[in-house]
Amino acid sequence: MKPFLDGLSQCLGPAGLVTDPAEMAPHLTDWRRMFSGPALAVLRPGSTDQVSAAVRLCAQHGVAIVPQGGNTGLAGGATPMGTGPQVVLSLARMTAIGTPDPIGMVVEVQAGAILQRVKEVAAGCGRQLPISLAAEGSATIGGVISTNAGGLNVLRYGMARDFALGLEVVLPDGTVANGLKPLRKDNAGFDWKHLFIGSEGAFGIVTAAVLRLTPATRHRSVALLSVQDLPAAIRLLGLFQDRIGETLSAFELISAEAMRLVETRCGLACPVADGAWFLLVEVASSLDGLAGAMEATLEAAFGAGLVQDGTLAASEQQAQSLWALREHVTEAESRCGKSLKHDVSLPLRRMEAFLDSVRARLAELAPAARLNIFGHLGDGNLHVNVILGETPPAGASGITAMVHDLIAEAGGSISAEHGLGQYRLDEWCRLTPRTGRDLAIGIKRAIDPNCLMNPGKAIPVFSPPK
Ligand code: 2HG
Ligand code: ZN
Repeated sequence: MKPFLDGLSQCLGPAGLVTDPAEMAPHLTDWRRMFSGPALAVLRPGSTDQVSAAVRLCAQHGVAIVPQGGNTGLAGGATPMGTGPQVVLSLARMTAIGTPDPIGMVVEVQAGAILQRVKEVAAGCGRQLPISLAAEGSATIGGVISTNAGGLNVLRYGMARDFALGLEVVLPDGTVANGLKPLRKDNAGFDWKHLFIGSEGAFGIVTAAVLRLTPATRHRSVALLSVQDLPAAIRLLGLFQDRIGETLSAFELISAEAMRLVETRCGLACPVADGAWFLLVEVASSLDGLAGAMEATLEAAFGAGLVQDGTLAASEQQAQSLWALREHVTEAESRCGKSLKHDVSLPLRRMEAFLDSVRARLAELAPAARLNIFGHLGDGNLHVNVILGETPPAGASGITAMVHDLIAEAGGSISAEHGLGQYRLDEWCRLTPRTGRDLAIGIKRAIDPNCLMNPGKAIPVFSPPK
């Protein structure tokens, strides 16, 4: 491997090649310490040309590449797996953010730019990038696009795919495909960028993107409500859609159990009396006058008996503390030891029956395990996480298949927004009809015949055909 590493050192320079084990270590494990694997080196290219040169060298030496952004994923998509010689390619040095075009409402950024930073730059010219994740302080644009990340505002604005107008990617042989067009309309044939969005680096490395921005919503109104049951929560969603329509920006669900965890593990106080569920509702607009519409809607909700208790933020500071309750659920969960993450979506009308079945089956299978349910009710995405604690209880090994079987019966998806990574790939293979699997594998083999791009993530291909 010496000629390979020498070649990398030549094309990346001293800042671009890390072989010291201590420096490599954070790149070889995910933040939850669920996945880890070995790598020959961590590459830190500083430009697209350097990415291209490094990929070319890897192709020559048959070394696979694991692209990595902020390493904030929950499915092990950016962690090496030990399936053969691999390097991690971190985009952390490619952080340039262009000057936004406020009227065209676009901005061009490099893949390593931190989501929060891009949002700040957009805000600086009166526009916004409404992709909101708890991890936005570390998540990178490349990672967000490669996983087609969702987040808190999907019901209004859509997923990362809806913001990527153009991409630049480095293909498995090192060729640079430049599609950095700031166009909202482009039907000139096959739109190849979609191959790279949500495919977790299986076809190439996203190095830059042109992102669509939206007008800034300077006025927001945020409420935390408690409801007695899920049907009430769903009827409330309908009421907001009827009365506040397109300004509804978030409709987040937090179970009473999840709220308790946030209070006990993170020391935050919930100002609303318990129901079975809490809802964090945000409406936002570039026009003022929302507060009145929000108050009228809440009055109608209380009048219809849909809401048990609630509070409407009277200031931006209060809005932030209500949001903090929702944003701390993952951290509170992580303080309880190990947990199984289930990132599912399903039609709203099937949700109650699905959750009833999960509760009943879990009580039979692993009575000592605890459910931690929360998520993005407005777009049908639930995080049905199961806390195992420090030592997994009896029956834990059957939990994920049980949850996913029920999701399949309900016509849902086993990965709404986090991706398959290495975590859910087996389950995807188990539950996906053959035609869908063969299509994905066929495209992978055509674009990456030597299987060097993030093998074993998102698509069940680990090596070239024998
Ligand atoms: C969220 O909605 C994230 O907060 C994380 O998608 C979900 O911790 C999780 O399972
Ligand atoms: Zn989520």
